[in-house]
Amino acid sequence: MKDIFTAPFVEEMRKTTANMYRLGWDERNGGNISWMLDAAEVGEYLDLNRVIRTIPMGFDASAVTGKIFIVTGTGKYFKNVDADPENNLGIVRIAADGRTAELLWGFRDGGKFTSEFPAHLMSHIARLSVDPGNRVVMHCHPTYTLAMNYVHELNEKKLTHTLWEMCTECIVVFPDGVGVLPWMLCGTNAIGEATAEKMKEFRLVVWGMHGIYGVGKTMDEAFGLIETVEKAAQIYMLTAHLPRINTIQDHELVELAELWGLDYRKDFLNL
Ligand code: 2HA
Ligand code: ZN
Repeated sequence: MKDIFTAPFVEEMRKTTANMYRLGWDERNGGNISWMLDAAEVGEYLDLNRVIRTIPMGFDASAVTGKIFIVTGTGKYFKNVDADPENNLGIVRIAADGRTAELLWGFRDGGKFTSEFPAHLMSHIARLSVDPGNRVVMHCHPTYTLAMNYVHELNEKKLTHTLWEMCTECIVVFPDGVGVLPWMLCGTNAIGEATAEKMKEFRLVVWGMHGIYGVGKTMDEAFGLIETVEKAAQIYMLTAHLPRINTIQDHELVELAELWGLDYRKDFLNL
């Protein structure tokens, strides 16, 4: 059996959480990541027949029964993952009943997965139904994206349009736009269900005045989506109070989309 601490998926979780912490997106226990792993690969590092303990989930995830996830822990700080991954992360398998998680590694101090696990698993299920290659769900509180929530309408068309205008590459990175939920109580099945519904249409979902969700086939893809929105939101917040002299025009966004052959949200433009 190989050493779990050398597993690429553990290393990537350590690097990504540290990176997000340094960017200021995950203060205190803010943010969470879940990543669906390949069982054969996990089996090189862990005895898949050895369940440390079972943890009730309180919702039905039978669509991903038997799937294995590495996930950040509830109440744990991204700041601390790199130094102590076994305490701050866990590897869980969804049990046959679809309502219990089997702990295979981690959460060493008796902890459990993030309070947003319903939103994560429901989002995984929703994304897998439209993109079988999806593996990662990432949530964080990026500063400028959050700031923008207070001064910009929380409307999918208007928010996406403004973000597209802020950097030339935005429409190329997220032609499918950004879904938006109003402020909702977090950590609940209700916000999980609402997020998952949006995930059938979007890879990015803003939780009004809370943060953002990004998904992807890889950690880079999920991170890159959020990073691009955050960059655009930063440009917006640096310029929103100043007279706008120039802007990227809608016909220019169309040129970009056509050059890249993108399937983009034409209805989010004002043509
Ligand atoms: O887990 O970010 O949304 C901390 C959070 C909750
Ligand atoms: Zn949050």
